[in-house]
Amino acid sequence: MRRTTLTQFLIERERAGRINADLRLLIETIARACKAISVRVNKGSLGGGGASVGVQNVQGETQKALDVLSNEILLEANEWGGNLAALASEEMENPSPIPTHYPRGEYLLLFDPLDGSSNIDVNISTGTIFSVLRCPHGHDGKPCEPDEQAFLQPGNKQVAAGFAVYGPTTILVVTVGDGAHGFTLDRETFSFALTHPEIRIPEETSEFAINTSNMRRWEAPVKRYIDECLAGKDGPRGRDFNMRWVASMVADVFRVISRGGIFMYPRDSKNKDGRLRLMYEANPMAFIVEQAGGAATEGRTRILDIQPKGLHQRIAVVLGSKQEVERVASYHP
Ligand code: AFP
Repeated sequence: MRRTTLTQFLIERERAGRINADLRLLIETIARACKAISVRVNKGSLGGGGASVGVQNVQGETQKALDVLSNEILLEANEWGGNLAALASEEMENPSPIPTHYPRGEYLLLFDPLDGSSNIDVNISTGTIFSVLRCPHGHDGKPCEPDEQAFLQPGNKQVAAGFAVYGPTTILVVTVGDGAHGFTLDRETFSFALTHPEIRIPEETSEFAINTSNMRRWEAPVKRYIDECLAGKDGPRGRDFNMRWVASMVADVFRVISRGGIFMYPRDSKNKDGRLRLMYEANPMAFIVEQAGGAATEGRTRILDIQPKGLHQRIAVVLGSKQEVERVASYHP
């Protein structure tokens, strides 16, 4: 069976006037970098990727060799294409402007190079998450200096977002604002083939994903929602629920967009602002989930409407099947 490749898919979007050639090339370059990361992740212990490099990143987490390598792969792949003004990574304290010897483009790229990297050693899925914004223009009509301030735009300004999951297969999910579409890496042709077009999240489901070891620290609305799920058939929901937690957001979100459910990393008494990063995790995933017919909130506010205050800002995340997310939001006073 002949399937649409990512390149064909993007060219069709360009012909339809939805994206320009620069954005098409940018997404193709990110996809190419994800292939390279997938190969390295696949080497497992043979590649030494799970080893700690003994350095803490800006998030205070110990970096693994594969975190560093994935970051370098994405930086090197993207800095010379001429379509970016600057890049920002979860692994780097400050944004990285495009070196002056390369042409500067109109886009800003943010990425979490290897999400779920604590799972490398135990052969569980990891992934890459990315978000694309336009570099704002100043009063003179020229693009602004691509400093941290330029990146601090709400998620509803994203022009593209996506994530790769390095699991039993490598899957890339992409949105340019007209639905969410999934591509599987064909290891024979080494191209991404469209296998999950027009992903739609079922509105109502019976599966939740949350790290229940934090239960004692949750706020009342989240506790109420989970208690009601746990009460099963005899409780107020009148049905049994199932629980899944991979501890790689990419894998959990791919499951949620594939068969429905809710994913939550709420704020709690330890992580008062939440644990996940607004710019590298919450915004791109919220964009994809909404494009797949789901919803994403931090509890009271739609994630995509939050005005970021910092590049590495953390945020509470509740996303997935619309009715379930709306229920959690309705429990918040
Ligand atoms: P790492 O990249 O440090 O492994 O963090 C992954 C993550 O940001 C996200 O992908 C998971 O959903 C979440 O953290 C897992 O958190 P817990 O350690 O609390 O399970």
